[in-house]
Amino acid sequence: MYIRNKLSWQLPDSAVTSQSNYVGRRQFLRTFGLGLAAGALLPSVAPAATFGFPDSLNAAESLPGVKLTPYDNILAYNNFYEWGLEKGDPKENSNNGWKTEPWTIEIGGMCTKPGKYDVDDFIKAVGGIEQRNYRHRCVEAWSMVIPWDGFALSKVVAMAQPKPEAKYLQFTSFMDPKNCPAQRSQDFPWPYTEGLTLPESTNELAFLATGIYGKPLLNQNGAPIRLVVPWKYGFKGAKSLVRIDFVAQQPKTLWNQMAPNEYGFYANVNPGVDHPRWSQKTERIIGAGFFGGRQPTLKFNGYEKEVAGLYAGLDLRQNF
Ligand SMILES: Nc1nc2c(c(=O)[nH]1)N[C@H]1C(S)=C(S)[C@@H](COP(=O)(O)O)O[C@H]1N2
Ligand SMILES: [Mo]
Repeated sequence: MYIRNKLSWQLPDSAVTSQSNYVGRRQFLRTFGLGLAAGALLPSVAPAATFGFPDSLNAAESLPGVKLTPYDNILAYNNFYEWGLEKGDPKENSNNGWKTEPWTIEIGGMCTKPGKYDVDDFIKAVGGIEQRNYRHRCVEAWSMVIPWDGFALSKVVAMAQPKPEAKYLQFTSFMDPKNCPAQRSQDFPWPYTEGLTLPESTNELAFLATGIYGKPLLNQNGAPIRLVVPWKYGFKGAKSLVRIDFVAQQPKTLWNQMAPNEYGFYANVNPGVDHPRWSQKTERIIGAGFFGGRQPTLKFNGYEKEVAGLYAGLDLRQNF
């Protein structure tokens, strides 16, 4: 594992380019942060992506062999079923009047300091933003490398102070059937929900993202705040969060309710456990072009060193 010391002089790219984009208070908070700390967290085994995009936002953070996915691909190749099932649907449909500002997020359940926050106050309360480059692996066997802005989920846990009976966190995405046609149908058990164990939530890598490439999240990526769990399949990363609750029982999740034999609660990236309908041994690199190719999938998406301890003694085949 490669953990770069977070040095105050390592400004995010947003600090040195596109200054004209950085005028609004919200935009500033969600990507510039308060502490101006930039960190890179990437797996020790670098994937062999070789297409022509920058290694990192910052030369100081570039890692050999790891390329960021182009911004355009991150904005146009999405899963966000509230806005349609095709990869281009979220970009097209989530930007037709759906308002993600202002936004309220509520922290509740079994904790001593529950609270309801405007999202910008929430960012301030946890102490601001840092930048992390993470690999992103969808259960559909494609992958990206995304430069997120956001903060460690552990900060929220520390702030909320879970009660002893809290064993899991449940994440709830927005519910707005008036503005979101898909939520007026019963095809999925809306709202989108996800969950993590408490130890997973306090792992250093678990992250709440508020920006990408130094710009606030756009609607299709889960504005204004979404979960990112880089060692798990992408569906764990619930978008456009309105609630985080501390709970005693393993929470229901949308995909686990839809197809429990295909989408387990743990959903750790694992090339050794195939999806019932396709192989998980390799992954297609998004943005690498038609012949850009595939690369081997890494256990825990390359973050084995950081997270394998969470699953000591657990049969990862049964607990997929
Ligand atoms: N609310 C909500 N969150 C969601 C989804 C969704 O359909 N609805 N899709 C998930 C899946 S399958 C993936 S791979 C990622 C995709 O995130 P991205 O579009 O920002 O790459 O979001 C996850 N979060
Ligand atoms: Mo996904």
